[in-house]
Formats: sequence, structure tokens, C-alpha cells
Amino acid sequence: MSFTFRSIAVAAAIACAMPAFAQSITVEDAYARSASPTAKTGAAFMQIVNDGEDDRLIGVASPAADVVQLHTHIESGDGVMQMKHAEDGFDMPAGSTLSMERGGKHVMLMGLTAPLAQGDLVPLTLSFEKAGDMTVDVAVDLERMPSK
Ligand SMILES: [Cu+2]
Repeated sequence: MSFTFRSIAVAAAIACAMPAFAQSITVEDAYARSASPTAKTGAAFMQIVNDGEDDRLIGVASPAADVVQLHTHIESGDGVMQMKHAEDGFDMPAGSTLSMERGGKHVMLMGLTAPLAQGDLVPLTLSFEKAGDMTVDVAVDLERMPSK
């Protein structure tokens, strides 16, 4: 495929006309919860669809908690699943979906600045190595059951 100057200019104009969130990465089915209304810790879960190039989710931030981290679960030797801070983030190959689900990868919210109340919106800024930062409002759903 070869680009002429004209096609690049048209593509740039189209890109500028789109809202900032219309990127190659989309966040679907996001929700946040805590184990109880008074819990100091919460978590957020979502599906992140990458329709663009190979990328990596390298960080997450939110005003909703003092410490916000990407976590995964690993099995310690005795078969017990433990949470672990994924310091290198999560790989997101082109065309893949990163699933953050209960019992697996998740966004950890430690030291909640306010309790998570049903229906509240928690802003999360996801940082991608190539796609940059994306902020999504994640609804609190305390009643949702794990999908598996
Ligand atoms: Cu965790």
C-alpha cells in the first residue's frame, strides 16, 4: 500500500474530526467493585480490545484510590492463587482482547478515597505504550457475579 500526500492529508483530517476516544483500542464491559461497602480496597474489570498495532498496557491511574496497580493472579507452589503486581504491564498483541476478570488480571484500587457506591463512576486512566493514555469512566457494580 502506498500513500500519496493527499491521502495522508485526508486521513489526518478524518483523525482530527473523530472524538479523542475513537482509537484503535476500546474498553468494553468495564465495572468496578469492592467486597463490602466499607472496604478500603476495590478492583476494576474490563475487556480491552486492540484493533490496532501490537501494544502494551503499561499502567493505570485513578483519583479514586491512593495506589492503583495492574494485578494478576499467580499460583504459588501449593496451589493457592495469589495476587501479584504486574510491574511490566500486560502484553496486547494486535487483534487481541485483554480480559481482566475476577480471579485473573485486574486493576487494583488500594486505599479508596471514598467507598465504592453502586452506580458511581470511577475514572480510570489506562496508559498504553503506543496508543498513549485513555481515560474511561467505570461504573461501580457491587452486585455483579463473577463470569466464571
Ligand atoms: Cu489485586
